[in-house]
Amino acid sequence: MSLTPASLFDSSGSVRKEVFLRVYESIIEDELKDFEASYRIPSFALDQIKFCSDYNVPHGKLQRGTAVVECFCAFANLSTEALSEVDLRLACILGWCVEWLQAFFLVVDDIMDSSQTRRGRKCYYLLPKVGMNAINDSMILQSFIYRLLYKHFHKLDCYIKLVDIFQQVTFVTELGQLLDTGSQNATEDSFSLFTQENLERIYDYKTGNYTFYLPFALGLILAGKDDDETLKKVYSLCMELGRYFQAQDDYLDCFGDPEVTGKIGTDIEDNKCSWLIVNALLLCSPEQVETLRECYGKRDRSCVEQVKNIFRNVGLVERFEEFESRMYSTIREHITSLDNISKAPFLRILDSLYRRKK
Ligand code: GPP
Ligand code: MG
Ligand code: MG
Ligand code: MG
Repeated sequence: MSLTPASLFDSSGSVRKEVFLRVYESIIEDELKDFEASYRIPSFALDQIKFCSDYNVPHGKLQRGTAVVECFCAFANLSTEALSEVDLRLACILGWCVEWLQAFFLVVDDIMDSSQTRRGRKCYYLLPKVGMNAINDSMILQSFIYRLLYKHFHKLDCYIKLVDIFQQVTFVTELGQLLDTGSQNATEDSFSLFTQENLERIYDYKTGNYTFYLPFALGLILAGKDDDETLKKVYSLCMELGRYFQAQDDYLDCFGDPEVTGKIGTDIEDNKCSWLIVNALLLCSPEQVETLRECYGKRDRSCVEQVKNIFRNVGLVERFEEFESRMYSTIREHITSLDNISKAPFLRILDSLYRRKK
């Protein structure tokens, strides 16, 4: 399959999903051939790996994966036409590595959060033929990343940097996941964890690093523009984007339409430190706090309804709308003030997030 700037990008400079998806098809086909050639692997195992990958990797919004490609092209400082097919393919492969990472995280996250649906379908671990095999399958999904990095990048100078950033970002995200489940497992007063400070730390670790910093930094590394100063500026902007994005995710968990988000919320039942509970506690009367203490974190339909009613009654829907507009303007200003680096990929991502419903 030939990959040219004209075939990969649409007129607005966004990656065409259907072309990006064709790269996935060629990657998985090539990997499966390699597995067969390298290991004594029976056909049921090959089928399971293919099924797991196809079920979990290529079905999301592909925002993270395509961002890698768009960032690489913006940061390479070449006219789009000057990008070689080899470079475009490498950027797409790196983009898919981020999607494999996301698939690995989501398979595990859905088990940990007792979620039912993801991207409009049953969570992977709930498929009868999968169950707890999902744990090993998730590790295989992670292994794809390092296999692909070795296969396609090991002769390039940036190889170690690529491996290193995937490992670092994975660790930070695992730390974020640990903090995220902290309120779920709290033996003492979990309400003391529902603070803005704790929320922001969870957001930075569990979301901002892998959702925003990783794709942008990969684009910079592949383009050879990853000096420390640039990475530092990009990092702080990415943490802002992560806080904005995860606050939306928390809001949609409770007030989103599962038909649109493709997932049924579990944050109230899971006793999560979310944007909604942290902000509710700033607005609630002592009686309302008492009800929240009784009902939050319970797997009981009427408790969940009572929590949602309090969230609505204290004006969280309106407060979130204000927060969203404020965050959008602040981040836009920060992007506009960037110098020596292309603003377009940051603005494109920010605009794609504004008032998102999924
Ligand atoms: C999103 O949290 C965070 C992740 C998916 C990171 C998971 C990290 C691991 C190391 C497993 P979330 O639970 O709010 O996401 P969602 O709402 O999509 O379930
Ligand atoms: Mg979850
Ligand atoms: Mg989670
Ligand atoms: Mg969520």
